[in-house]
Amino acid sequence: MSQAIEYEKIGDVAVLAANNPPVNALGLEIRKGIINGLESAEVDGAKAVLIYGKGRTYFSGADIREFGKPPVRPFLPDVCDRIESSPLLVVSALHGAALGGGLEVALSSHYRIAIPTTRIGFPEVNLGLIPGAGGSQRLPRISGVSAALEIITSGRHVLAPEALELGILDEVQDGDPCEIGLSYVQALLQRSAPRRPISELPSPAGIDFDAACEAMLKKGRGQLSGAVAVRAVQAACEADSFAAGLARERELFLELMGTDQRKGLIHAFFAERAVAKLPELKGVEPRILHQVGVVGGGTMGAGIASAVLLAGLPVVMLEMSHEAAYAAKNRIASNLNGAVKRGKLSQSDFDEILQDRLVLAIDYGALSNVDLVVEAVFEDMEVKKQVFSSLDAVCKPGAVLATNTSYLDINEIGATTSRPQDVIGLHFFSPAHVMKLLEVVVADETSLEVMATGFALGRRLGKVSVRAGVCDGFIGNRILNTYRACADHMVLDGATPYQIDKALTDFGFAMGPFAVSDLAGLDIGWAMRKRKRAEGLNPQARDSTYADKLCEAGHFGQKTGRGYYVYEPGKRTGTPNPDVMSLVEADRDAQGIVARSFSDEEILRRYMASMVNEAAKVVGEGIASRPLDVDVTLLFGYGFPRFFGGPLKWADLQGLPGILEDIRKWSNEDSFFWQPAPLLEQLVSEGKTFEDLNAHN
Ligand code: 3H9
Repeated sequence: MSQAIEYEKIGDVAVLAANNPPVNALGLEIRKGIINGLESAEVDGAKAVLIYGKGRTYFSGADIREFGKPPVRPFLPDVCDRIESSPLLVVSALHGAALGGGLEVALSSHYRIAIPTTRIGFPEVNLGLIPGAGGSQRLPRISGVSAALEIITSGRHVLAPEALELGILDEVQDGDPCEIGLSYVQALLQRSAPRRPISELPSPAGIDFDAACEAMLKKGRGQLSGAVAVRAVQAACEADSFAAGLARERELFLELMGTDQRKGLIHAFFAERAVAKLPELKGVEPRILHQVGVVGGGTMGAGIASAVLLAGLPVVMLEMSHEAAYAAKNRIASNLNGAVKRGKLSQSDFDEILQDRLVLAIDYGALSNVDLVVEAVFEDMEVKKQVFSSLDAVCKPGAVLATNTSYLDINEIGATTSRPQDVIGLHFFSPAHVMKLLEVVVADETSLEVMATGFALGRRLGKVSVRAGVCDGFIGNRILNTYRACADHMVLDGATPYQIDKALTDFGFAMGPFAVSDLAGLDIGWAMRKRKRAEGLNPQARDSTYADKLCEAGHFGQKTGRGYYVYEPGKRTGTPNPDVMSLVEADRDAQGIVARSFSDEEILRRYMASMVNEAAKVVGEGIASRPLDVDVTLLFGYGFPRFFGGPLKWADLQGLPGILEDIRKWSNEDSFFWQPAPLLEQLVSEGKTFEDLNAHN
């Protein structure tokens, strides 16, 4: 008997307890163990079988690490059929997360009981797949097609009480899963409850599946799995038999298993978890945080304070005047109010936070007791230096001094203090209480303990934290500046911002780069261009002025109603601003550029190659620890389509030699911008991929 499934006969009941920590994934040993357990139960004279999970959860799904490798028998669909067709009464007792293949095992059981906190669901679409062991056939038979479609195509977790209402569970009861399971089995045996195979239920009534499929394709912005899931559910309604429906599901599942989207999404799954696992932090204890300070209560500072307050930590908010402090409080209240509306915060917690947990201050002395302080003032080195020398003067020894700078040199900031080992960058993304990404920027002198504290804070705030080194723009903004410059170059050479935005939304981005600039505020890029010009541009670097002209006329994008696009009041999508192209043409004329046409394909190739090339430099220079750190940064902070797995996973899937060849070709026209990254050249010459540098699988 396999140890992954522990077998014990208790009275008339054969108990199959899964023991495959941490999440009882349905790997080979578990699958074999279930089959063996059923066989033992059937020869042992048991009247019923109880299946449950030891540790923190029931089965959380198929073992994702097996995907992409040759499958080994018994396959999960066969295990599910074996469970359902057992002559014994089979009951599953659920706790933790019964997801994907886990829910499929539960649906193959004849009865299901769960503790109230159990989450069930089919997250396969988020991995580029569909349920592949009967889930798309069994669920619609018990919950109806609409509920099944919603659950399968959203991938959302459904809490036990809702699953009970939908008929997916038979009982919800508090307690130990083995104990509640056993007493439920006894009760079923006592009332001679019959076996209840879902496969024997009639096919459910269908809906307009073509329309549902169309809607999923639109929603997926190029991601296929949701639309394919619709077709699988359609088979539950329309196939001649349950077996034929299962066969159709299997066929669709295997088709998706071979796609790059599946590879990209599973890369994203593991990269998201690997990103905080840094060898240098092994065994390093973070400092304990009881209270956090925030300096500056503008949009960013208020967002950071909101995130910290929502995570249950008190905040001291420092501003320059009472007026500014109250304005910051209003911003925080409005952020928290949003959380109340979204059901993330109760009204009483909202009241308590604003009354007791948020302290407003206009004197640095108020920060003398905080354990960590995040500076979020104006992006100007001199201003930041002043803030840090004040913090150095008042903060207690051991306090972590963090800057939220997006670009500035944190070594220089740290050097203004007597404790550079305590200085770190915590780069939040706006709105900071919503966006998941946190760049933990480690300066030369930052201690490991302080770095661990940055990661611990990120975890507490529910962020995905990525380690970054110091350079202009760290990981994300540095790469952004490069691909944004590439887009500007293409506009100068003949493309329009609208064509570029369309090519990129067709690729899968929610917004194109020009629409994003309008959203962020054109003044941000303007300030940076001015700073870079003041520092002295490399004479070989291309520059453009058309965006400056928009700013000079007071058009900063969405917030002023006009930028690359024109926005009706209250609307977040706009129509092309008719003035833009004449500004572009004037810029072209001034630079003697004759416009040429660009195909959407060329736009995409150039844009993506510039992104990959800069990302390779960022990894090669050690600014990002691994390629996966870049992928996670772009996925969580820059709207990179998750189904490509991130720019470097995308590059691997495209093939690095082709990308390098393009870059070399384009370097003939602009040898300054298109300088191949040494790491990219090295990987190509060694026949390797970025994945070879990731140590997470
Ligand atoms: C499927 O079932 C297909 C079938 O329909 C058909 C098949 C034929 N496999 O997230 P955590 C690892 S598709 C392998 O930090 P939490 C994870 O990488 C599957 N490994 O914990 C991590 O490893 P490490 C459908 C897995 O408590 C460790 O477990 N199911 C799997 O925050 C802890 O994970 C899903 O998509 C897995 N299935 O969250 C569920 N799951 O420590 C995916 C986790 O080395 N899993 N690991 O970094 C989850 O959503 C969360 O892990 C869960 C726990 C909610 C369960």
